[in-house]
Amino acid sequence: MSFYLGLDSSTQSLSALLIEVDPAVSEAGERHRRIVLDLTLNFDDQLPGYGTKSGVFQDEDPQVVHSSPLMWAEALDCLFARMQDEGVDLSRVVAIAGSGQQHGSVYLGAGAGEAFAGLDPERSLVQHLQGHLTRSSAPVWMDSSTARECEEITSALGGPQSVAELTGSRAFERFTGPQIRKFYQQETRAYELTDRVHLVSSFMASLLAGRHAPIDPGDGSGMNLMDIRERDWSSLALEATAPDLASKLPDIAPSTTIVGKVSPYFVQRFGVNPEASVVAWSGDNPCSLIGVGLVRPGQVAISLGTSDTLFGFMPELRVDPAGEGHVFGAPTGDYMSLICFKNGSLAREKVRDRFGFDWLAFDEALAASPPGNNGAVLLPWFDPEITPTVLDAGPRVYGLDWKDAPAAARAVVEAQMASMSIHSRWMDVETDTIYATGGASKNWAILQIMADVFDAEVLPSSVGQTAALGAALRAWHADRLAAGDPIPWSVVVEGFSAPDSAGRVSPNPANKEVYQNFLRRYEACERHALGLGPEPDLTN
Ligand code: XUL
Repeated sequence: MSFYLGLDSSTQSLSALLIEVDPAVSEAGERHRRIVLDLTLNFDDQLPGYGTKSGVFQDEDPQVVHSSPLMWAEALDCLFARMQDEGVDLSRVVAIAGSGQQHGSVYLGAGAGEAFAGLDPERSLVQHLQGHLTRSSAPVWMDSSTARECEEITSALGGPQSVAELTGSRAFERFTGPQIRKFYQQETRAYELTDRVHLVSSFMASLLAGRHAPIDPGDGSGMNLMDIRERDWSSLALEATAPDLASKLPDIAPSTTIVGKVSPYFVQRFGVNPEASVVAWSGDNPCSLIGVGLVRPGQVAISLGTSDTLFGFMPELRVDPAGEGHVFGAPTGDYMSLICFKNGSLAREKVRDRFGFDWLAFDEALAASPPGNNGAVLLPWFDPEITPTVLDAGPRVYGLDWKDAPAAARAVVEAQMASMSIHSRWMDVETDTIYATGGASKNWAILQIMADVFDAEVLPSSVGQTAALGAALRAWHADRLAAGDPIPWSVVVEGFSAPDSAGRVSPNPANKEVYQNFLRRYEACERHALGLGPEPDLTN
């Protein structure tokens, strides 16, 4: 039996998911496989010294959101130590892959490559990184402080549509290119001293492999720097972003790339198999695509995590003409479409905490309010929103009484589902089935609203950590490919990513019309709040 390890360095935590796979197929054509371990280390709780809240630093400017690369590195040490404490036999791990929160960037000086290569098991990863960061913190996907840089890049590249056609997305504030440009413009000397700009994914892979790891096309497409068709850096986009950028970026390599053997650091310190391969890491959404088993067109998944995302497998490249959605590279070598909402779980928690509820009480509140919420609408922009772009944070309400707990709870969930439905139209996928994943997908009342708003069957994923699972499956796939024994993606995801059909939630036909009206009303409120439409009539 072989172990494959998937790690997920997300906004709030670092997780490990270990799968065991029988290399041989039985006579009945079956292959034994199971999840051996599913561990999560929460940054705020377990590494409180960094002072993060929900995994990020609070800045007085709500548009500036950074986190700590040192915290992520320390978490990696802690997670391996915990696996060892739990008695996991890490000497059986054949390959390790990972998933990282997308867009976040880590800036390293010229000595970092040597530091990676010379990791000494007597010293921690944090000690090795001391003195090698040219920017002490890392801007992450929640940062929306680069509107000016986005405009500059867009105008240099000939407009939003050209940027989208070239890179898969128009320029977005959280994307790495605009973030790099801001660093170059505001901290020019530190930018000049930067030898390598990594994504969270390639940074973590570099620590594991003990060398600079490449960026995969899945995460590379979240930078506004990669030619989405060529799956390589676009010299035009690099020039529009910052000088000498080509020399500061890692290579782009296929998601199946074996970066190398695991660094001896992990062998000596935690007993990892010295022959274990490190596979290129990818972004959390591309990994979740595999983790929920979307390796064919026609289905979509909704991930209800720190960010809410809606994504689907896309065989042919087609960018969003409205410029709200993204096309990323899929780990299968195809494409994926995605839209991202910043006001995901933290917005749900804000409403929950306002009334001192736990999730059970939140569910009861949802049940105590009618579908369509008697016409009340909340635009849940507690933080600056990505879709649609809202930089000036603050929830907007139409006919909602904030003191009415059931109405407020329903309003936030209905708003999130309506917004996802409206802004995903460009994907043009018949959504008769939605795969639901992420923390809130355990909440039946939320899934019922999802089913009703989309008028689609909702199948919750049977595994909580779909990004980590996707990473573990990618590790297995890449290992077999490198061994000359490739396994089709449909077989790789089979069994593991099977949704929980017992948890299936069907749309309630009685609510169909209510939600058709609600979607119209929500869209009218949104247009009004964005200054694009008249005061909505909430009476019909
Ligand atoms: C996707 C995005 C978020 C992060 C969160 O574009 O910004 O989903 O990947 O981890």
